[in-house]
Amino acid sequence: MKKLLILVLLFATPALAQAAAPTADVQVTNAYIRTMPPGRTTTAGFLTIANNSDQSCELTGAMSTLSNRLEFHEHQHTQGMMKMRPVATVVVPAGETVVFEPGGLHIMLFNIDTELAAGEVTQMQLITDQCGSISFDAKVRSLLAKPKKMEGMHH
Ligand SMILES: [Cu+2]
Repeated sequence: MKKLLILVLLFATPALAQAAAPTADVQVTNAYIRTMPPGRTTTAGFLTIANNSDQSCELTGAMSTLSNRLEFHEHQHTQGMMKMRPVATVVVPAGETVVFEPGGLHIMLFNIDTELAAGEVTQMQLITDQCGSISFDAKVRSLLAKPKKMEGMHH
């Protein structure tokens, strides 16, 4: 009889342990940063963020162990010129996906004092107003990597 009671207690508790992580519904994929030309200390990061929750998430900042100053930027065509301008926050509406990509939204990382080698992986974090902070791994990709079509071309 005593044994049975213990079993009942064991099976009764698991539901309590299932508190969902606050950011489980917000996912970052395809995150990468670029290597820097020699002598430079600034680079750009790109990623895809999908908000599968039912509330809007506003990205208010980013963090990286490589950099003490990160900014959201976007590219704009102004009178035939490509310009970057900082944006304070980036909103990812409920159920939507926002892509940070070359020529568009990106994360600038300033004051990097280490060399970045292609293939390395670095930890980054996005800070949001109400969706918690989202940690992800960003892969270092070569700035000089050529598009696939260019490979195999010879002079
Ligand atoms: Cu920029």
